[in-house]
Amino acid sequence: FKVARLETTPFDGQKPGTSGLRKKVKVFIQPNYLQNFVQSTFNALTPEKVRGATLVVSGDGRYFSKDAIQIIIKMAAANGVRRIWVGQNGLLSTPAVSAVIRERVGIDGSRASGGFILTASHNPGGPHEDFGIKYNMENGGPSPEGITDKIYENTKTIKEYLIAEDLPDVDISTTGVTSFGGPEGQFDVEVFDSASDYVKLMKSIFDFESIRKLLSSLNFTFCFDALHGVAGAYAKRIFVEELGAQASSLLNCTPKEDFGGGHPDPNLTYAKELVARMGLGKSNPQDEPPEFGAAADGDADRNMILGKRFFVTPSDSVAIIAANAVEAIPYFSAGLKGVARSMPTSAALDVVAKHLNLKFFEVPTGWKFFGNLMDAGLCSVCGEESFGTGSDHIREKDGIWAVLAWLSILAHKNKENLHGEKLVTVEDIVRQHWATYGRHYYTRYDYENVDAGAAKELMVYLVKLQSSLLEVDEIVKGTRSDVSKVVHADEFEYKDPVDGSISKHQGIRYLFEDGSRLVFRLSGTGSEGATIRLYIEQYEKDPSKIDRDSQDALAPLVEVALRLSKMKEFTGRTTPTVIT
Ligand code: VG1
Ligand code: CO
Repeated sequence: FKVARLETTPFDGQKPGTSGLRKKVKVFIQPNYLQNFVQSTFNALTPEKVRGATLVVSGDGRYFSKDAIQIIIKMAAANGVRRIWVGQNGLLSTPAVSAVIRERVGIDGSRASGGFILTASHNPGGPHEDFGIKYNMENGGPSPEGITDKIYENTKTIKEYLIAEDLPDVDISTTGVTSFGGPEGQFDVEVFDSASDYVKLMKSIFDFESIRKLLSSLNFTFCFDALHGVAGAYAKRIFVEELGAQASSLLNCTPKEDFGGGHPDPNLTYAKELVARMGLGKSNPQDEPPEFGAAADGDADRNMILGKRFFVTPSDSVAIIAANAVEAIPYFSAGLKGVARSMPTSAALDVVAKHLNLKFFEVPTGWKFFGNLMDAGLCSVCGEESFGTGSDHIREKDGIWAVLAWLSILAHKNKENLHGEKLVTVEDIVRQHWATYGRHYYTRYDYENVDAGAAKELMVYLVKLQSSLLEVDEIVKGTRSDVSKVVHADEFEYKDPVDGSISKHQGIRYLFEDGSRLVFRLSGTGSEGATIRLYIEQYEKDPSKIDRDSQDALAPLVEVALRLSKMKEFTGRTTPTVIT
């Protein structure tokens, strides 16, 4: 093939957000839009690193992925990349890409040094919905801010990109290697099975035999919903083929370009079918709900864990996994190196860390901040309130891993107990945890697609207000006398303990005397308008008060939050679009 240098001009707004660049498909399919971003990434990585490299390119299979893969292959060839690895049909979950970068050895013994993940995660897909792209580094984790800032700078000045225009499209539907000759020598595209490497990794972490026993025991029933996302490709292999679950326990497990028209977001609002099956919907299901239910998002890095008629908050989930990991999961049997959570995630994990005397870190929202801690051997288990849970087996959050972690805990707690006696259920495990550590009532209100200007004004107002605790407390007292005093307020700033880098403006926090917290931040993953996230949390140690409905328990704090932020005045919204 020949290398063409094509002229181009910059596009506005190609700034990677919390997790890559996410835009409407109609934005991405503009001539040169994707090309500019990809070339800007190659330039940020520097030609020395790109030349001769082996890179992964795949994603959650959403609309436009297949075209994007062909474009990236041609650009990689022209930029001197030696090999491109593609999951069959262009499918690899985000955690699988991370695993493949870290673990996979190619047919010719090669190893990858990074990769492009094509996903907009939990955002809907299809011609009128979202597409996204991000670059992951050699450690398998998202590019750090140093790189994403450089990419963005490059997108503002880009003048040309390199592409092998005459390279034919590569068949990505069958596994195998296709080789081409270019000006710098051979260029290979290797298509491989999307699940094998990931399945192998999972088998090295968990005791599959004990999970298999649990799944085949008479009184345990199971259900998994992939929401038409890429998780389906892994669920079939792992839950059915390896662990012996019934095929009928899988819902929506065939990946679709438009996720069946839905939001592939595993929460109580969008995972409707699963929620109904688990007995959490408005009407009662016909059959007795399964003992355990779970869902993953479009790219399979998020997870929701449910018990029979019972919801596990993601903040509790990571705390419970951390508390039980050493006993229940072979990978952790030597102990945890430390634990970490994102700032808006509830402090349930903090309590466990204190109890077990573990290193503990609080990082800004987004998985990229956990990677440094893990690379430095400081953190084993981490999580976010946004249905993200994971560990240092890779450098992304991992939905299927979280499900296997919960199944391992259930298997462990029911080891002696699989022959008809009463099962220790998901709900039992959570209630037991609250009884030991106290309960963090938690909820998040999202105001999606509000006017970007109004959202900014609200945040500016909160930053200003935050500097005067006296004023804040007057508003609090004037709203609810049963809410405790604000003792601290700030804009969260993070200094990475490993590389010393500083990330500012990571959300506004109000900390109350009794441990309650209110956090406000703007989403960095949306593709239109702005999304305001409001996180509300209250700690309850008294065992007689841990059984309340969380919306009831949090109602006073919610009232205070809405009043403090003048939510209605700024946004015109009286209710959030999503409550989780
Ligand atoms: C959201 C979540 C954040 C998560 C990010 C990426 O970001 O709040 O916790 O890491 O999505 O997850 P934001 O900036 O919109 O609040 V995923 O599954 O979309 O890659
Ligand atoms: Co995701």
